[in-house]
Amino acid sequence: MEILHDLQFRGLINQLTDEEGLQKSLNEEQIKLYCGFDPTADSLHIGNLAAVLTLRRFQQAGHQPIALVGGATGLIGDPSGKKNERTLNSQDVVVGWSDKIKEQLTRFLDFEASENPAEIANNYDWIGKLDVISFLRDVGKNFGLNYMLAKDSVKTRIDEGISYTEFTYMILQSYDFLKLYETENCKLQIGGSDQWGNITAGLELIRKSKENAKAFGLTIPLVTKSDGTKFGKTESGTIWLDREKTSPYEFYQFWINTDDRDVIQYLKYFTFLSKAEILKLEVEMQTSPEKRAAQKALAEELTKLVHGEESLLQAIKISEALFSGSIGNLTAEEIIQGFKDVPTYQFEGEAEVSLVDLLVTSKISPSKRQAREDVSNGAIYINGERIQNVEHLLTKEDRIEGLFTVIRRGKKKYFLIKY
Ligand code: 629
Repeated sequence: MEILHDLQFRGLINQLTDEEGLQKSLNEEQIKLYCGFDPTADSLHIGNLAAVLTLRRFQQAGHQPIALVGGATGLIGDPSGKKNERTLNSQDVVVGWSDKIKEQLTRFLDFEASENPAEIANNYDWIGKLDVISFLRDVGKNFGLNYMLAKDSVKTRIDEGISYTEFTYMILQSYDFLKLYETENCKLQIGGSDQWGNITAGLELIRKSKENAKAFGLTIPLVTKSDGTKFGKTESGTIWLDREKTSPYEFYQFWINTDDRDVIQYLKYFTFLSKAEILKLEVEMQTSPEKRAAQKALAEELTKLVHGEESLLQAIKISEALFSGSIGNLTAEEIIQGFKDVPTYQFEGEAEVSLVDLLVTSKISPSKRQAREDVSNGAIYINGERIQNVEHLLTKEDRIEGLFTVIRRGKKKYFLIKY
């Protein structure tokens, strides 16, 4: 499918500056487009994913994406969509984060494509060289105060307060667009809907600096949830793309838990499944919602895309083990992923301990009498196996890779004993 039509079908277009003009350019030539990512943390998160994947969609359609890391703008702070002024991070920290973000971005784009290889840019390369006099004379002169004050990013912060530093942010992002337009013939900037003001400011600067310039802006909608809560967060926090921060299992679980009302839209936003495949899943969702086929497809596609096939299989294995209770085949690493939010007891003691005593000291059962009752009632499982003998001794044999014992009480309550 033609790229703009595909984006339209997926609901990925929020605003577009000149649809006819852009369509014409896309038809006539291979264009370059870019999207910027500021290093405001040591990892991208799923709030960045729709934008990254839109770059990938353009590349698959034959165009050339530039992923820009904001090594310079990350030192300033974009006020767009932010209620408060942010505290500055040190240069060293931002440099470290830039490297990590850059590595993550490279996973989603093809740098080896012969016709349209992706590129990585860092705006520190040009903004870092800009001296203050040139900046004010050559760039700043193009921005009227009224124009800047009328931008949402500034307007919404007048009462709360905004520093001259963050106020200037839109000029830096505009300068990036101009630079990439001049040096790379980059004609399109994309971003989330919060970036509309910065993108159009850049178009304004290009228009003023270049005669007959033709450049475009496109924004993608903010991803929302039907229950009104913020997309991309759970009780345990942000869903990151870094597996050390959000394990592939947690990542998989996040998508599996998508509400029926949202799942079809997310398949459109985040997967590369075809229109026909998505429509088929939509019918399945309506006729047999209990099968959660759409959620499974969403979780599988994204876990595979972000973490790879092997991690996907592992995430499915952990999910199934936890669901059925037969966790005996899990490795220690899989237990770490699957039981991150489970109450943990640090064991200090002899190699052998009576199960009933351990249930009491680890507070799994409230008293010795209750512990005995739990065991004889068949409510206690060690590493997935039911133990009904009240005299049972736990030995080194019960430690998975010498590191953990998983105890389950009742149907779903898990506890971890750590050695
Ligand atoms: C220099 C920096 C540029 C162009 C863009 C930028 C970054 C931009 C920004 N983007 C957000 C970010 O970095 O702050 N000023 O976290 C983020 N973006 C992806 C989507 C976004 C947006 O990376 O555009 O909307 C996420 O939803 O918030 O020359």
